[in-house]
Amino acid sequence: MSDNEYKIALIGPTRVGKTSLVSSILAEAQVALAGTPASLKPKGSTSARISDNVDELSGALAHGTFEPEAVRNSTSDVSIYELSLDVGKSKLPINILDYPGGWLSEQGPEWETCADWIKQSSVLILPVDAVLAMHCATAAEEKACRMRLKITQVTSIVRDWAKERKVLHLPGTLILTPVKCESYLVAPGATRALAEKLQRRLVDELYEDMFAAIAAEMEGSDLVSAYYVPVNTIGCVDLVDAGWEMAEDMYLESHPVFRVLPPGKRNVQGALDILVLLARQLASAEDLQDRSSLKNLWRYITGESRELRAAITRLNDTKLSQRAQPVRMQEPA
Ligand SMILES: Nc1nc2c(ncn2[C@@H]2O[C@H](COP(=O)(O)OP(=O)(O)OP(=O)(O)O)[C@@H](O)[C@H]2O)c(=O)[nH]1
Ligand SMILES: [Mg+2]
Repeated sequence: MSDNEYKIALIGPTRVGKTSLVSSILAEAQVALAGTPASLKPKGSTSARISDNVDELSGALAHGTFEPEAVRNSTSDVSIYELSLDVGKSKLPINILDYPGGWLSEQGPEWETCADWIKQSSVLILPVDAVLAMHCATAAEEKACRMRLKITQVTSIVRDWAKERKVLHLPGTLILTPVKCESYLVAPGATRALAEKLQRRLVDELYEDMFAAIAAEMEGSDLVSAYYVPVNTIGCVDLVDAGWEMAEDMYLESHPVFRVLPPGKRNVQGALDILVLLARQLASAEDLQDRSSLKNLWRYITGESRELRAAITRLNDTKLSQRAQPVRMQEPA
């Protein structure tokens, strides 16, 4: 592994909103870094993927109603989102594994590469479809929700990651990120009670065992921390219907329909919190005594340029929004 790259893994089922999340991080970074010499940019093929995502979205928003394709279980290939924090000629590559959602059902041939990447990632981001989580009125919907979110499989990946962190004494941050959550956070009917319900549903119910697994692996060590960070990657839509339908695999699948809230202007919120947590994890390496890859990366940054370090420090010092909350992890009783 090259020490001069910041490795991160994004783990979630197909169509949950991974590309939109990366595109949101870029959009909010632009705002946060405006007026400074630093900028966060997509590199290589990531640039085209992000532009396509933005164009697809603006086309949909111009239309009045908006219907994202269902979260489904298809297979796909491993790919990496390549971002770079640039200050003049100095660069910090930030590379994010786009975990093939289909592999949550069946691991593909490149699994070893993917597993290695996850092991080396000091940050795991888990995007979760909030509509799936919040609209389960029947037993069949509840079953479909847990199955489509692949909670057991995700928990197993996270447990392995935490175990490795503990054994090798490496720090880590896990970020649980509901997306498609405009109706609970910002749309006209959104209330504080709904926002809290979403948080409880994810942290205390659906992913309770995953947080307990981390606590059990970490045995009281605070090397790994977890955060709940909701993100509105669109912001100007409101859910009309969760659209549960029977799918080919004979389980329900959600095909949500959103209405576009005038004036239909994208309003990303929450993605900056992710960027701030990335910066905090990186800057925390300053205090590490070891030769971990994160520490080496921090050495590279400090040796490379004062401005690069200042850009990270600036993000590190940015306050998290009120929506972002640390998760207290407790071992099962
Ligand atoms: N309402 C709403 N829709 C979203 C949000 N995030 C993503 N979507 C929509 O969900 C669909 C899937 O988003 P993508 O970002 O392409 O998802 P992905 O996980 O990258 O999908 P694949 O690459 O196909 O696996 C798109 O139509 C997005 O516009 C969100 O926060 N709110
Ligand atoms: Mg994608």
